[in-house]
Amino acid sequence: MAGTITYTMVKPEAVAAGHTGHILGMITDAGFRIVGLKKLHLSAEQAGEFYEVHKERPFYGELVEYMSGAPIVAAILEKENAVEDYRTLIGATNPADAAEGTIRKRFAKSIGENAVHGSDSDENAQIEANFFFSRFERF
Ligand code: FUP
Repeated sequence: MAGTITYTMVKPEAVAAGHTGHILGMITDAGFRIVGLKKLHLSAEQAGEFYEVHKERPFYGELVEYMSGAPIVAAILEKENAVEDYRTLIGATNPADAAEGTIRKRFAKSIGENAVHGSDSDENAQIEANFFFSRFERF
């Protein structure tokens, strides 16, 4: 049973701090299979398009600047119930509210620099995975 997919990014501050390996380890220990994986440096245009849904929010400019300021690690993850289970694994958006044992509790510095992204629906998981990965980059 192949399950469903979700899309994640290890965000710039967590990559720079050397947490990528630990985070990928938590992901695979939790039963996710890595379908695609790459390190890349987003342009401001790409980050702006990815977070377009937040365009009217006061933090949008800062978010785009942050996400395009240094490299990220992007991945497509597969598991049964991937979207919901991954959101449970990463914890609340604000690390102050994140449960013990979650990725954000362990590695996030703040609500903005919050270590990882995780898709919020199956539909967005497909859109986000397609934004970053061609079909030749999925195995
Ligand atoms: P999440 O789905 O948990 O990543 O959170 P959201 O989609 O609500 O927010 C997307 C990103 O916007 C967060 F990862 C960080 C940023 N953000 C802020 O910087 N400030 C806020 O008040 C809310 C979100």
